[in-house]
Amino acid sequence: MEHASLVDGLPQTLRDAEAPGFQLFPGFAETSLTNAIREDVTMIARAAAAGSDVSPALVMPENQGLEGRSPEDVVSKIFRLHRRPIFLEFIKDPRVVDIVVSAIGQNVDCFLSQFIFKNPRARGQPWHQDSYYFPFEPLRPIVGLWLAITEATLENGCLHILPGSQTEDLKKHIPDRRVDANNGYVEIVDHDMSESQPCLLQPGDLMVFDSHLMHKSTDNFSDDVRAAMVWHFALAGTKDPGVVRNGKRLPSPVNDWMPYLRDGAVRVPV
Ligand SMILES: O=C(O)CCC(=O)C(=O)O
Repeated sequence: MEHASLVDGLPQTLRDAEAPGFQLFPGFAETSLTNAIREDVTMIARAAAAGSDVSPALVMPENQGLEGRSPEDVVSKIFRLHRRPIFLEFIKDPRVVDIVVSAIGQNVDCFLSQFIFKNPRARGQPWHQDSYYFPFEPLRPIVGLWLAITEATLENGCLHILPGSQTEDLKKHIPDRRVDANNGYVEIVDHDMSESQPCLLQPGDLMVFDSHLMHKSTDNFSDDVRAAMVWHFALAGTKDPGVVRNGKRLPSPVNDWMPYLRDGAVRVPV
């Protein structure tokens, strides 16, 4: 299908050596959408805390022993959201299609979605490349769309990126050394990050980044939540080996492979 670009300045691919490996789209989403996303995940957090089955959504608590008045105050992330109506509405937006076609191609699956609460005093995620978490066949292309739901500042734990690092190989990652780090957090420790840049964002701003781009986020030292919604996309037909638990190979508990684009057109399950 011939695809006319709806988004200004879209790179041919985020992976080009000339490209920085990321692109910011300021004011991409309306407040009505970011509010609706936040309402939906708050409802899921409360339902899960009340003992309801919220599957396929997967609610992960913070490891820092946070206290709060409401269930969502102690949640770290909620995974497996992308089949829910409000999240589908976002990825069906022709501008999102445009971005994903540009980054991946015309045949694409959505395999991961997560709402990151980053409550006050929650830990950030150390320097990493998303591809560390995606040992797929093929390994690339993979793109992440990070939508700011609240403002992201130096104080509340915004993202920091290393422009150009998408051209580098996958680096060695070691487990996050902090005792109260969240499960699964890993870090790159032997790389020069001195050229890193903070991403100071407003609600509704969208960051798009290649899965080899090195990035981190810092801890939330503010009194308010710093929330974001993230989707990841890969080529249709990508093979996911899953995870090994107690010697058994199992499907990833967080990935949920859903058909998204076929020949450039949205083909999500109804
Ligand atoms: O939003 C954050 O605090 C970290 C997000 C991140 O590093 C990621 O989605 O890979």
